[in-house]
Amino acid sequence: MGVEAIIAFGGNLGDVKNTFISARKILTGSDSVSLLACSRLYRSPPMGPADQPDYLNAVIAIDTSFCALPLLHLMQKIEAQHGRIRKRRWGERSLDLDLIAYDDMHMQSAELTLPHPGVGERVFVLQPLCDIRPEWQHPAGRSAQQLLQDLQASGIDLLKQGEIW
Ligand code: A4P
Ligand code: MG
Repeated sequence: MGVEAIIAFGGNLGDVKNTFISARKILTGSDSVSLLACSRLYRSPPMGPADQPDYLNAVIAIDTSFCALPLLHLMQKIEAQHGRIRKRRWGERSLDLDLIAYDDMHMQSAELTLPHPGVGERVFVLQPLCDIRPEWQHPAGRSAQQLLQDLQASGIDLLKQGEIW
């Protein structure tokens, strides 16, 4: 039907698991989106300011006929529907939806950078990504699995495997 896109879910305010379930339902309820795969739900300490609750994170793969920017706009609308307010950088939020990859598109603009720039350094993105797409290729030439192994080799602990949602 369309192309594969990978979306990361994050959040640390409110009933995050229910928020994720609701956001996934709205996203995949669109005629232009269907769910291909869904990772487990992982808990991790905050990256950034330490005076905020732990996060839940997950990753999904979708098939979509949206172009990349309209997909990002839909994701932002869904964030807003779930009470997303931007306070401080890397600060607390009820729902953060990041477009990790859109097919094998590379782009860099103020509004959208693909793949998402943080993916190689974030265990809370790579580990759920490896649940569903360990073979995913970063343009730097390494797979998701290899990037996760690189993080482990640099001393970063893996997250405790989470629940199905
Ligand atoms: N933008 C550019 N490229 C993209 C993309 N690929 N996907 C632009 C999504 N958005 C993209 O995002 C800022 C702008 O990035 C948007 O206007 C969009 O056009 P934002 O969501 O408003 O800002 P943000 O999320 O506060 O900033 P940032 O730097 O994106 O934060 P992150 O990287 O999302 O990190 N700790 C744990 N354990 N788990 C987490 O999930 N998340 C964050 C937020 C901090 N600490 C965390 C976690
Ligand atoms: Mg974000």
